[in-house]
Amino acid sequence: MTLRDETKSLLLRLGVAPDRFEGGAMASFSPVSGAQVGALTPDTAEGAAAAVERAATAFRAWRMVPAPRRGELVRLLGEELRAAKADLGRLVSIEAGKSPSEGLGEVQEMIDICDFAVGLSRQLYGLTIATERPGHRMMETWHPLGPVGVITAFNFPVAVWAWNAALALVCGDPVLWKPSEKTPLTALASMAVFARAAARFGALPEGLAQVLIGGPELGEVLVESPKVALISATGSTRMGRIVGPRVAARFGRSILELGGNNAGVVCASADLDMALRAVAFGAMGTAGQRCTTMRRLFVHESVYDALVPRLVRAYASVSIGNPLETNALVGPLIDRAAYEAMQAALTAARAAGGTVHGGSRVEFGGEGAYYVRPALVEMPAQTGPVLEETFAPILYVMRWSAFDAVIEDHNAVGAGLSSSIFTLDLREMEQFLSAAGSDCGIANVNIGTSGAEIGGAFGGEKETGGGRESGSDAWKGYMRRATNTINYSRELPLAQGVVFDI
Ligand code: UN1
Repeated sequence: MTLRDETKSLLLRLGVAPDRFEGGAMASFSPVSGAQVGALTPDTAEGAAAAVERAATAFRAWRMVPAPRRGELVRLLGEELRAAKADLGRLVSIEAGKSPSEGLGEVQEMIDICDFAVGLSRQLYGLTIATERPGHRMMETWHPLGPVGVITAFNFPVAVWAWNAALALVCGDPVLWKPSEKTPLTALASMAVFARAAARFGALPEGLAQVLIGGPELGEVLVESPKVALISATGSTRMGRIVGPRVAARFGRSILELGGNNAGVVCASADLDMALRAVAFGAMGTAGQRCTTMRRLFVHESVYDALVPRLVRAYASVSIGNPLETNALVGPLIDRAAYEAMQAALTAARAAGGTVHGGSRVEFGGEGAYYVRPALVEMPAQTGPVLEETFAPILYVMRWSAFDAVIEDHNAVGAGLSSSIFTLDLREMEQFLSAAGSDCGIANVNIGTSGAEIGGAFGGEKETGGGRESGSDAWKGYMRRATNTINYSRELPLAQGVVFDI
């Protein structure tokens, strides 16, 4: 069976109507072989504007549905995702080039956030606050915010939608999803799964969850529309620099999850076997195409020669190949542009004095497929391409000797998403996690930078955009807070002791 035939039968099984992915002008490809696997009909900007109107109408009804009842919809979505896990995971592997275990893991992440959101639907708590006035009560109430525009990237084509959609729906907000043009099929499939949950739920407002297939002009409609209360955007810092100010200019809210230039710090006391495995997954897993991928590694001079040659060997021997058919740990890059960006970064690294291990193209999968051997680059200093995120498997390795200086270097990049330290020394660990330590939104000890669980808030600082999605209290970003003060006395005392007797 060809990849296109397999894709078709998966889409049909997942419940997507054939006219959504056949016969249209928008081609979609699988990075596994470069083959075309879909021909979609893109939405138009007018269509997107109409979708916003539907979402605004849906909001008026959905916001009045009790939150635990809204949670029931998300519970059903979690059930439908469990039933669809094998097929949707496989489709993620076809469309994003992930290994079977990572494709399934992504769907598991969707299921997990649904479970989280169901519990949350009974826990959208506000505080009761002591008031300074007698006979008064003060409290805060969390209300639904409005339609949420979700812009996602190719590398987590379905999980990031689920993080946002599961929370938004229990919080009372309709969702408008603009997936990456590189992964429209998994988006259609996710919506088909949602449609089954919606049908089981019963009467739902039309336009509660919608998808917009096409180019950046559709995202622009969401970004510019005052009716879209929140834009949650995942992608490059370049994209965030465009989206953030435009949403802010209309006083809309945004949750930005942008680039990462994540680092690991290996200390003298580190468990090197553990560090080796953690770095290998963090840096080479998903072919270096996670925003949490480890891109920089600082190794203490006393263990450099014990660790780095082992890492170089792991890079030379890691299995690369078809993520669908073999046990390959490293699958393809998403496309030719990703390959070219990787080669450009390696050229710049060589020019800056780097010693490059690996990094060349592996002939596999055909002309239109871009498989590479991951690159480990020993750098004399943190300069040139080390300061930038290149969305490919390149790990820049540097030596360190003084702890304070390595923390400075660790933080001396634009992005601030994820970080990790490998140490058995309590002082180093606590310093890394302290206010004077890692400046990232995620700071780990003795695990890599990637593979966060949904229970924590996900996101980062500085050029990563500052947004938080997924667990903890990230839900507050999807609601508006009202402070309510109630006077049940027969007087009208004013706050701050102000007197105004008329
Ligand atoms: C992303 O790459 O945009 O922590 C998200 C991780 C995954 C999510 C990555 N749970 O690596």
